[in-house]
Amino acid sequence: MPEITLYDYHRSTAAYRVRIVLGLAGLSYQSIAVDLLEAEHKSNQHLERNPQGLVPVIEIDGHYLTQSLAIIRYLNSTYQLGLLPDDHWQAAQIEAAAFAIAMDIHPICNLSVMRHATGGEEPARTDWMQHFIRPGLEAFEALISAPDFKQSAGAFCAGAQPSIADICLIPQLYNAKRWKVDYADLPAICAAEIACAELDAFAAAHPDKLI
Ligand SMILES: N[C@@H](CCC(=O)N[C@@H](CS)C(=O)NCC(=O)O)C(=O)O
Repeated sequence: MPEITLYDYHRSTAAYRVRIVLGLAGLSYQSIAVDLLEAEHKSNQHLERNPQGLVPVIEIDGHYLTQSLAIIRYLNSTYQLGLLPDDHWQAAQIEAAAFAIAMDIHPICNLSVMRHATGGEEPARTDWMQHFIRPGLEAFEALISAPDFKQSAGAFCAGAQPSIADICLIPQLYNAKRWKVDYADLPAICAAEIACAELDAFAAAHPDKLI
């Protein structure tokens, strides 16, 4: 078993994705909190791990790797987790849905971006978050509801088993709840949320489990 440390923050949705995948891989790891509110991610110590000054960072046998999706891809191929189908077209479709969250919703709603754009005070910050999260989730719902999206019958985004789309979705839903974005009318998303909640790896990765 490799020795793994996750430089983590409970509310970081990018770190939450990695916690889910570590759980799906059955890997034990040490979680070290990098407190974003205390700006620990901008400390020299953390910048040595990640020059971007972001979490998550994973340390595997003494080597650092940044970027949640790169970490997830690495774990998926190393431990054959089946988070993407072998068919290249189907895999690309699932990645497109995952990227709609990870590359479009998530960066705009990052703490530093939101603070820079709004000043970080209410009501501007909640308005900012709601403005981007709800349309982003509607687009995700449409993507995963397309007739050829599901690979098999089942409630996860792509069917019978969790994929990288679910791994990006569930932390984004946590974030949606935090900013009081209602998504109860989006049935495919709600079905995937229920299916994921039944898996220990998703439950154990929830931010409330870290505090
Ligand atoms: N693309 C990166 C994004 C990482 C990222 O933005 N992390 C956030 C927490 S979810 C962060 O460290 N934010 C600190 C800040 O905005 O100052 C990834 O997927 O790992």
